[in-house]
Amino acid sequence: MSLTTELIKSYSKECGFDLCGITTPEAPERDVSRYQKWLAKGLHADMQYMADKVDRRCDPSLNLPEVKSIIMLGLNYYQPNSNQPEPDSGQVARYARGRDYHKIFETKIRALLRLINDKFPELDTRKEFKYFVDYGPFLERAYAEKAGLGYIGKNSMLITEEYGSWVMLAEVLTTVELKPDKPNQNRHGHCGNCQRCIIHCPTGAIIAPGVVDASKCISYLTIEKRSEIEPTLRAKIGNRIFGCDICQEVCPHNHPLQRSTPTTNKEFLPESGVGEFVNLKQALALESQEQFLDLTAGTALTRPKLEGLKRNAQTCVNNIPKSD
Ligand code: B12
Repeated sequence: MSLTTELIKSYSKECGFDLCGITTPEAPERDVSRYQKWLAKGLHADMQYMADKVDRRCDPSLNLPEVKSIIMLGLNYYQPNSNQPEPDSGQVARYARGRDYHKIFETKIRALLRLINDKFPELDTRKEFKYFVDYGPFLERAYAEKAGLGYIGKNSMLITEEYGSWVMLAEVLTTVELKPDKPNQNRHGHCGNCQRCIIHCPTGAIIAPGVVDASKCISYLTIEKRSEIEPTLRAKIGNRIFGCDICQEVCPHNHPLQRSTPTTNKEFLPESGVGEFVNLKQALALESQEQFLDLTAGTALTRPKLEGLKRNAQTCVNNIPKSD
């Protein structure tokens, strides 16, 4: 018996993945060229890591020589917002309310590799498999589309049939040759004339269908940007202390009755992390790294560091409507 696409899919379900698709290692040319144009226009803002290792991002064999197949994995993290926002608090994007998604994926991927190892002891999973969760130089959405998981919408999100765009992605590169899935054929066809994400983005960050200017995206401003946020953008951030879901919330493909299925993975839920809201006074009162980690350790909120989180909290405080 040899390791097949069908077996990988069945093992991935056993390990708790919601989506799994297989594809070949060649990067889709169209996406490589879009990525290069995006860089050339400086749309990556200060994310220098997006401009480093460009060759690796476009050629997985530089990450794993002899790579023959890419296993794309997805986890549904959808959760409805609470009806009553907590006063004097900042809202956290859904993907970051529970345990750090890197850790959620890593635990499950390691379980998947152990399972493969148990069933196929002749495979050296340490040499023949290599995984990345977001941090790898890899065009995740392009490969997810190529592996048939969904299509890329005007908000640049990978939109799936099963869960809309509320999925996080990760990938396992392998030297094992597996039968690839069919790429999503109806590429970019599903948005039709809809412009909702473009119109509703408070900062106008979606500058053309599928193209995000990171320097305006609230997600970038509150998570990745290390310096001060321009005054004109600050007011548009509202009460978002970490990340932003607006371009997904307004997307008809994410209609709550159709594709926004609440996740069954408890690790994504508020009780496993900081929750939907962070109290602004509490965030502003953080003084030491120790206090910061008491609040954020094990969650994605460590990313902006203490200074970034306090900067965001101050922005949210300044945006609280003044009552006369
Ligand atoms: C850098 C980055 C960001 C940056 C830049 C975002 C961007 N759009 O490029 C910032 C910090 C702003 C960001 C924000 C968010 N991110 Co982010 N991010 C990444 C990262 C690390 C790289 C993305 C990248 O390569 N960008 C370069 C551009 C050129 O590529 P792209 O975004 O994939 O865009 C494709 C389309 O735009 C398309 N395209 C280009 N031109 C055109 C034209 C048309 C007509 C169409 C339809 C498409 C199209 O081609 C591009 C290449 O395939 C990936 C992880 C990874 N390693 O891939 C996560 C990732 C894309 N992010 C993710 C998430 C969840 C988010 C947020 C929702 C987080 C939040 N709630 O705050 C927001 C969403 C904002 C948005 N609409 O993109 C998920 C997306 C999952 C999904 N279902 O799509 C990823 C895959 C992480 C993960 N492991 O799951 N992110």
